[in-house]
Amino acid sequence: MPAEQLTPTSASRPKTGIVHLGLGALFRALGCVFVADAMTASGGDWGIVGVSLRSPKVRDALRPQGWAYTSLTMDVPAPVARQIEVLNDVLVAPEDPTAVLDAMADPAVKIVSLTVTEKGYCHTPATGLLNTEHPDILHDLAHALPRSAIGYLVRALQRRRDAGHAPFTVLTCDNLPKNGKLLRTIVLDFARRLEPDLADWIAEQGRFPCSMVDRITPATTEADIRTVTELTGLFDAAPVIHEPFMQWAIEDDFVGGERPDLEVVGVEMVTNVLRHETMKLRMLNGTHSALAYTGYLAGHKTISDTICDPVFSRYTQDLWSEIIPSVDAPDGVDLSSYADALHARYRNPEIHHLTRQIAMDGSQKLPQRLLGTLRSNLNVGRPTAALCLAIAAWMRYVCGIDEVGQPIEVLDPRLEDIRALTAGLQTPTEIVTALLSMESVFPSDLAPLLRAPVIAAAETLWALGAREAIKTLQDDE
Ligand code: CS2
Repeated sequence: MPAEQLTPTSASRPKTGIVHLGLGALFRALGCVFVADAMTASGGDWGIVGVSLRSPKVRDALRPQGWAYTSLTMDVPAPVARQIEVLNDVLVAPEDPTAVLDAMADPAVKIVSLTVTEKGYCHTPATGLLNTEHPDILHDLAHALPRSAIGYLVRALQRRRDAGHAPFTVLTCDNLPKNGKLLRTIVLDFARRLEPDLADWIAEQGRFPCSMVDRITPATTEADIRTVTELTGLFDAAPVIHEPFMQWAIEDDFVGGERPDLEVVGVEMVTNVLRHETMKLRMLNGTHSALAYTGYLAGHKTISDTICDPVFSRYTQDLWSEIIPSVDAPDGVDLSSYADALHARYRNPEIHHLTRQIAMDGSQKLPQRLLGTLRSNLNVGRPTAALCLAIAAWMRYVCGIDEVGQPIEVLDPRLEDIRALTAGLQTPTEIVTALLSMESVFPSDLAPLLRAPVIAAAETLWALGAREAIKTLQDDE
């Protein structure tokens, strides 16, 4: 007998106070959970309207179940399922851009939050500036109904200004350095090209707090959907599966101070989130990307498989030894304990976080995850061999053939450029030299400093394969 479908347990919902752009699994596993908890603790109308910027998949899955879904924490000794009922609607932007702008322009909406992934910012990762040649940006500057998150933000803010309403707070939750400041710069640049007065209004009245979010949330699979049905007895077409750990640190800078009572549920409301952010981007996301490329090349499917291989476990420790001296710890945080906790999180065998999922979009991820650390270390002569091997592994990965000669399905917005730069090249030296010339990824002053150490790493990697190449680093210790 098929399981009964999950439905909301309560007939009423809070009014919408938040519109979230880019409704993926991470925000449903973290932001929605914290906001739901904050309302349980302190009340308030902070219902969320989610916006999918591309596919109708999540909307189609959630609509028949009244926007409710299961959050499944892969805890020990047993997983814990919980029903989350904070979403009021999910809009699919390409189907109805006006509905999205209407939702964002509603004065009852105080916050527009975003998880649109790195490439959703339409910026140049090496500089943090708006990419004015991006096709979606060119489109959005010329048309009133946007395609990009940036276009939506600016057009919706324009409508609020024209209607005499206050702006919403723009709360980015993506893994980008100084994410709020970066987004503010991009939004103001776009707005200035559209209407300079609008840019001035946003600059003066808008708020773009930086935030750091952390919860490991792999993409949901069919097997996960079956697990949830077995556990709860209810069919949920779009559950989210995640680790127990969750952390959200936000700069407490909201328009009119209006926000859910997040601190009562453990969100860290701080004046400056930079140290949290750098720690997480370099120590977590940096090692994640390094393990994704090297682990994939060595034939490991998930992060937990990779880290359970002793060679890779030690490699991760070596990476942290190179990364930690470049990180200024947030108050009260001990970085080696933070690394130990990450190691334990990566080992969670119930979290099937695919190396190829994390390997996606490397051209957008490397600068903040690995290159900042490399720059800090090269500046003062600290070791970089483990980090350089990660860069070399990205280069081998994007060349598209794995260590046993099988094709790799490389997903990256700069894939065409990568293919054009590397076509016909054979040797690691040629490939490294070609890829280091991508100025949108490798700043022109850093690339020459990386050349020799990355070529050395690439030569070993191409000759021996990832696992053996890592072992040579360890033999040198
Ligand atoms: C991962 C992140 O997919 C990736 O690139 O590194 O999504 C990571 O799992 C989260 O940032 C953890 O908070």
